[in-house]
Amino acid sequence: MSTKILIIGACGQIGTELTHSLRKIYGTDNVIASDIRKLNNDVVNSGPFEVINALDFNQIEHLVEVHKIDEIYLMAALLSATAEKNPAFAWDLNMNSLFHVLNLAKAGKIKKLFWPSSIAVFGPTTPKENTPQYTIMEPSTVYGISKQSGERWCEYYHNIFGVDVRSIRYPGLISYSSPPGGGTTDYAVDIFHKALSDKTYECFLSSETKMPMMYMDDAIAATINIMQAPLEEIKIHSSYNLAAMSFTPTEIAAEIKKHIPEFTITYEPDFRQKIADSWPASIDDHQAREDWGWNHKYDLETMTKDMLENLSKSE
Ligand code: VAH
Repeated sequence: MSTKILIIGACGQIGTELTHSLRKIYGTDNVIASDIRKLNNDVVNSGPFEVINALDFNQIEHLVEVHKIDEIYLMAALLSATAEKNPAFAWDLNMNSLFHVLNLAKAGKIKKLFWPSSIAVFGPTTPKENTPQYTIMEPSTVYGISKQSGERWCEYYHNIFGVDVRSIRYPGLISYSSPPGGGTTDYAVDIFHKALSDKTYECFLSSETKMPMMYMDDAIAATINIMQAPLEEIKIHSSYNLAAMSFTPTEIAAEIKKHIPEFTITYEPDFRQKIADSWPASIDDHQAREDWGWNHKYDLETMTKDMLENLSKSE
C-alpha cells in the first residue's frame, strides 16, 4: 500500500516545494495538499487539494479519515516578523494546529508527523557562533517562543504517548518558487527579485547581520530524509539543529554583483533588526549529520547562481 500524505500549509514557502517533491516520490494522488485558501495555483492545480483551517480539528480529522492519511507534514505557521504584529493569533495558529495533529497521532489515526521548528528558538543569551543542539534558549520573539514550546510538546508526546514526530530547526530558507514572506530572513529572497527587476535593493537589516541560511532544495531534502529515516536513527524528538551556510547582506550582495555588476544595495534597518540580532550567526548541526546522514549541497555561490538562473526565466 502506498503511503498517503497530508500537507497542511501546502501553499507556503516550504509547503509549495515540499508538495511537488513528495508527489514525485509517493505519486501525485497519494499526497493531499491543503491550505486555508487556494493561495498557490500551481499547488492547487497539480494534484489533490483541500481547503481546510489548520485550527479546525474536525476538518483535519475528516481529511485523515476520508483520504486514509498515514503521515502529516504540518507547515502552517505565522513567521517571525508577521507574528510580532499579531502575537495572539500567531500563538493560536502555531500551537493549536500542532496540538491537533499530535492528538491525531496519539489516537493512532496517523503513523508519523513532521513539524518545522526554527533557529528562532534561540535568543539573545544563546552562544551566537556554532550554536549547539543543547544550549541556553530564551527566545525573544512570539514566533521563537511558539517554536520552543512546540518542541517541548513534540518531545513530550513522543516520550509519553509514543508519537513518531520528527522536526528540524530550519535556518533562513531561500527559494525562487515563492515570493518573500513574513520572515526576518526573507531579505535574502527579496534581494534576488529586486536585483533582477531594479538592479538595487534597500535591505531592512544592517550590512553585517550574519544569519544561518539554507537553499530550499537542501531544506526539502533534509525534510524528506528525516521522515524516511528508520525510527531508531531519530535520537532527538524535540527538533534537530540544521545548517548549510551563514552570510551577511554584504556577502550575498557581493555574490549577486558577480552576476549583475551594476547591482547596488543600501541599508535601512527596521524592527526586524532586533529579531535578527537575537538569533545565532551560525549553527552546529553535527547530530543531524551523525544520526540520519544529513549533508547540505548548496553554498552561497551555487545558491546565487541557481536562484538568478531560475528567477530570470520567470521575471
Ligand atoms: C523567519 N524564515 O524569518 C523564518 C525563519 C530562522 C527564521 O524561521 O521568521
